[in-house]
Amino acid sequence: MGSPANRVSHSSHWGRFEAIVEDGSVVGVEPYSPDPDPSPVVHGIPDGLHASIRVKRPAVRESWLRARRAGDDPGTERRGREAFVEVSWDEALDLVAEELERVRRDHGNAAIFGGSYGWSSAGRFHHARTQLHRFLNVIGGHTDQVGNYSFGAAAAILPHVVGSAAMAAGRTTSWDVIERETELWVLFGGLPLKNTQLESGGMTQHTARDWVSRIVRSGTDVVSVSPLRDDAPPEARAEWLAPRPGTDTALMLALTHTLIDEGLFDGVFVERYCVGWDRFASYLRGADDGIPKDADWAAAITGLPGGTIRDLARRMAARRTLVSVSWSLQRADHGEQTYWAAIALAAALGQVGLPGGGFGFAYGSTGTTGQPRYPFAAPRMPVGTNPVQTAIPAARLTDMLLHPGSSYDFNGQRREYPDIRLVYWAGGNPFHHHQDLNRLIRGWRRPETVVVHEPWWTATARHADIVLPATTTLERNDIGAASQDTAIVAMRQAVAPLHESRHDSDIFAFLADRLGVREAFTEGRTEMEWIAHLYETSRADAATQGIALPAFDEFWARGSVEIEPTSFVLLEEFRRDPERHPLRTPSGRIELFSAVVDGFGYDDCLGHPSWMEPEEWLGAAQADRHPLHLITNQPAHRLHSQLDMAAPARSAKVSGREPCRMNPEDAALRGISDGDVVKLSNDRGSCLAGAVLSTDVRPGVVQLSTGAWYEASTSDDGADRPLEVHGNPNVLTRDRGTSRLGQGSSAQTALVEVEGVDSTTGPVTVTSRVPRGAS
Ligand SMILES: Nc1nc2c(c(=O)[nH]1)N[C@H]1C(S)=C(S)[C@@H](COP(=O)(O)OP(=O)(O)OC[C@H]3O[C@@H](n4cnc5c(=O)[nH]c(N)nc54)[C@H](O)[C@@H]3O)O[C@H]1N2
Ligand SMILES: Nc1nc2c(c(=O)[nH]1)N[C@H]1C(S)=C(S)[C@@H](COP(=O)(O)OP(=O)(O)OC[C@H]3O[C@@H](n4cnc5c(=O)[nH]c(N)nc54)[C@H](O)[C@@H]3O)O[C@H]1N2
Ligand SMILES: [Mo]
Repeated sequence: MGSPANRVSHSSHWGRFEAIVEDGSVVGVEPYSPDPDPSPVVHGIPDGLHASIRVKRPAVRESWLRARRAGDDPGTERRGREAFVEVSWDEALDLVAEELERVRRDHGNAAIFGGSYGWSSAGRFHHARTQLHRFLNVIGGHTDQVGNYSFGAAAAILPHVVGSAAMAAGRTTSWDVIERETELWVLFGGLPLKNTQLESGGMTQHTARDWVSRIVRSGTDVVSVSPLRDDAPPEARAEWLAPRPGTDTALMLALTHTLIDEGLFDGVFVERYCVGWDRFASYLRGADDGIPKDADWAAAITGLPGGTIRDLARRMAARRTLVSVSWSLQRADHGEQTYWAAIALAAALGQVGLPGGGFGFAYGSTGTTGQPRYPFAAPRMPVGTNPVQTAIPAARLTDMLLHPGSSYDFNGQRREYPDIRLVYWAGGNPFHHHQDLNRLIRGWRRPETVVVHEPWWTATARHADIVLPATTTLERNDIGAASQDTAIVAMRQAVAPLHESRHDSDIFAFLADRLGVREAFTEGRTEMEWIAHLYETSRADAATQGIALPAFDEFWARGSVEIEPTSFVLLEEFRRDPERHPLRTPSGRIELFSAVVDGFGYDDCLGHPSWMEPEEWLGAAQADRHPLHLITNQPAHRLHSQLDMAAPARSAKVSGREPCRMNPEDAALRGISDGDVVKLSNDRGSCLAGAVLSTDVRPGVVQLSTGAWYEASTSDDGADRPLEVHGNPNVLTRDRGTSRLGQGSSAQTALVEVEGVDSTTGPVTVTSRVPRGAS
């Protein structure tokens, strides 16, 4: 007889929920009942917890272990293709501790790469990447990553233009203001509600769909500029403009040119609040290159009619208009320009700082954009300080691995890549997130040792030397919080750790013990003491803002504490009084020409917003051979690679592979039918996927979302560019920085060809079969 079901309240990046526990198993979840639009992906959590693909015991790659025991060749080039040997926790921890000691002693802490980019899980105490950073900082530091894959280019350019990167990270006009004031909303990159399922750290209520409905009901017209019609939800009743991918900057410049040409720009605003307008306007008129950046010029680049562009500019000038840009637009070659050009367009319209006007970023890129930020610091695990100064821009991972000692540019600095001997990853999946995976695999062969903590046998775990089994969030207590959510949530443990898994925090405590720094790492606190400490730190900060939160015990017993939302207008104070509230730019104003950026002398990021052809786009010479633009957007049915083994992601697969959407015209030209297995390829690699035909996709574009677990065809074993059989698009994407300024990921800049394939290489096994030697 089983015991009766027990409900345990918990949270996740997908939202708050209750786990239904029976006999030590989680048999289902129920989303938080007040949530109006919960993510369907939460229902995959029990599958993930109990998946056969869990890492069950510590495991070491065969040749690496033999090298350690008998001095043989560690065969680092065989990573990802070799069997594992399971070992005891004691042996595994000894191996990791000894290896850290050796590398520190022989090469210095900079030789340890602990950047470990990745979303981990929602809890703020057990956040794996944070725990790793804290641990490595305690033992003398490590080479870290700065910026992120999400908005790396924006984070670099915005401080030069508007004095703050926070405007890319959700600091933006709130939904209620848009509902009241915005008459026309032009969405570059759409407003895909699929992306609003998520917030790093968790979210209590999914309100974006509701807000979009309310905004449209209030009379706001919506124009969605995107290669995919369904980037605007039906609720938006949007007009769809589908320029060629990667050409939005040309469109924005032409809209601004039209405003100037027709006397519709706000000369008073650009004089009072901006610097560099004249310089920028003369570029638009063609003073530098003889080419006016007018609507006809942009028509030839974007594929949109010139009349449509002029008409849109006039409509924008006639009404309270919000120009918004998703993060995706800046994950492209010269991605900085899309944000800078959007700000320039909004400046020309003269509505920056007015309610419902101006610009805004990341609506539809994450679940809480449009919700106000709470006025105190969210609970956050302190990481200490990293004494090592060799951090790389997040997306320059492979460059660093392949080219130790070589120099590179980044935001006005000349830096040098460190020589990495040991890679340590916890809470991220570079074999999901990095571009040009065949190139990453070449770089990944260079370090002497790769250590990974993972709950599941992801491709990154399979490409490690030492794999340590981590618990998942339901196996521990934690605190859920995102700085723009409306609650802090108690995440209660639902089941005991499965198999031999351990919490990341405990693994690091054991290692710290072996390295003689346990006390510095744990500060003598247990799990619950840390959770209480993080909560109480936020509570004290809230009190200084006049906000009274209940004491920890009461919070934990109640399960959450709610925070009152307030409304927000971006740059309102600056508009009201630019002398008293200057921007943190050199001029204190919006910089449409930046002397600082100009002074860097970069040919791929000039002193003002400008159109530079992307290396790959539908107008490139290379489009002869690879005539389709590949959009690798975020998956609707998953968070990145997480829960790819669970039912929501599995049910979205087509013929067992990741769905690849394309326009029926492009499919017909290639003899492809709905449901066919197709092969996407370019000079960097190739992968299989399952075709889905849809007129929601602009002709000339194919969409293959990110996150299918990487699986190379075994018949290509050892090949330089093995066929990827599951549909991981990062074997096709380009691994180049957005520019020397931002060095962000430029994943959206990629051309491919697609063909039907007759026979396939057999079923995908990476999400169901553990590697050889693992149990
Ligand atoms: N082509 C292309 N590539 C992209 C993008 C794109 O648009 N196009 N987008 C980029 C962006 S914006 C991002 S943010 C990245 C995302 O890339 P990642 O953040 O690396 O992707 P995730 O799949 O979330 O990886 C998190 C990993 O942590 C593991 N994990 C979860 N909880 C725990 C835990 O408690 N302990 C440990 N040890 N591990 C845990 C999960 O199993 C998973 O493997 O991808 C980037 N890559
Ligand atoms: N369900 C789900 N939601 C997520 C995530 C997830 O993995 N799953 N990941 C989260 C993370 S880490 C991030 S960073 C955000 C990312 O947020 P975004 O970067 O905004 O998301 P994407 O889905 O990559 O892109 C949004 C849309 O931009 C369009 N687009 C691409 N290229 C162009 C272009 O050149 N021009 C125009 N006009 N449009 C273009 C694509 O059609 C795409 O659907 O999403 C977050 N939300
Ligand atoms: Mo991201």
